[in-house]
Amino acid sequence: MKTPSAKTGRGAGSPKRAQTGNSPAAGIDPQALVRMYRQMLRIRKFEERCYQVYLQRKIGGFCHIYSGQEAVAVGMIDPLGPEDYVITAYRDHGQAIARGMSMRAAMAELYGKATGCSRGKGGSMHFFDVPGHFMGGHGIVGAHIPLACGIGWGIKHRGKGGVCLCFFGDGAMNQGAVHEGLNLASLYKLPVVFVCENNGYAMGTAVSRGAAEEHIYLRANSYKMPTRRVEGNNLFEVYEATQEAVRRAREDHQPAFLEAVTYRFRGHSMSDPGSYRTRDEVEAHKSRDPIGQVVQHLEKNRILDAAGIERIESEVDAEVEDAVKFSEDSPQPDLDSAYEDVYVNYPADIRQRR
Ligand SMILES: Cc1ncc(C[n+]2csc(CCOP(=O)(O)OP(=O)(O)O)c2C)c(N)n1
Ligand SMILES: [Mg+2]
Repeated sequence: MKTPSAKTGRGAGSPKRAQTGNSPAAGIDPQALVRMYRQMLRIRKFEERCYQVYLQRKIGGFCHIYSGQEAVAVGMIDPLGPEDYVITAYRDHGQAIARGMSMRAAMAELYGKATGCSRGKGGSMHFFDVPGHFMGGHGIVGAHIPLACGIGWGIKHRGKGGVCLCFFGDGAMNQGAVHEGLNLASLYKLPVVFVCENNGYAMGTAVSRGAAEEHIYLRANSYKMPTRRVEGNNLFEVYEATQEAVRRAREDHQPAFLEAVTYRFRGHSMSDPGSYRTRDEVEAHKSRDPIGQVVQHLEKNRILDAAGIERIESEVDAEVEDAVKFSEDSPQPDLDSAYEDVYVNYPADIRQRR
């Protein structure tokens, strides 16, 4: 069988027009690029601080660090508008921040404080922001894909426009619920863009050991939706592919499937010794750091000089420290709040949220 390029491929359902993914700036103006650089850096520095406070035992429980995958979250969420929705799995800090969640609300949730985005009761895997249309944070692999279809159905039914961006991992692609969701989205023409973040591993299992077809986007072709594989560490390529998919979903109510090839710099979770990959492999991927690539572009094109880069870095450092202090100073949730937010108070809550 002829296999597509490992770098970029298009599926059978894709339009045949010329690729623009190689354009270095993908139509991103300098101001937007600086904004996206800052977002990627905010995610990286937030995550690396999470890693530290976890080791200091200030936070606990499950915690999955997103470092290395920032170009996917930022390049895909930046083109969205406030009417659009985002839903993801448990490695959710980066997408929540890219969608506009404050670092304070995110960090306080990790600390289990009442000021957290889920009032301290969700933790790392269950970030949520209803006004920001960030619909979680879900711990069961693949289980939120049918939820994304429900959101897509709601968008279509209300007729006010919008799309749902649904992130999941390469491991999720082996779950039945994902395939049921893809099938229904295509049959019902739901405005959902499915994004498989292929970071090479599902816990310690390499994609090649868990999937008969390693080119994940090819598996989505059978659902007759446009599919495409992108270099997930290249912000420009990610952004350009997303714009195209989101436009189609918005205008034609057409789902799409994007596979973003990326790599996580840290272990699967905080308790992962990482013995299934070599130091050389990790270092090779770090040399293609998505943030480093953007910095290079900014400097080469004289959008920011070294001083500009440094200024943004120190602003982000200050924001992270502020979030830690805010979280440490915040109160614990009331014991009674354990009984709240369990069921939606229908119809009052639903009406309010509309
Ligand atoms: C249905 C189900 N089976 C198993 C698990 C345990 N589990 C948690 S994460 C994970 C790996 C998923 O990997 P992937 O989808 O590639 O996402 P990544 O962690 O790489 O972001 C597994 C098997 C689970 N949470 N849910
Ligand atoms: Mg994975």
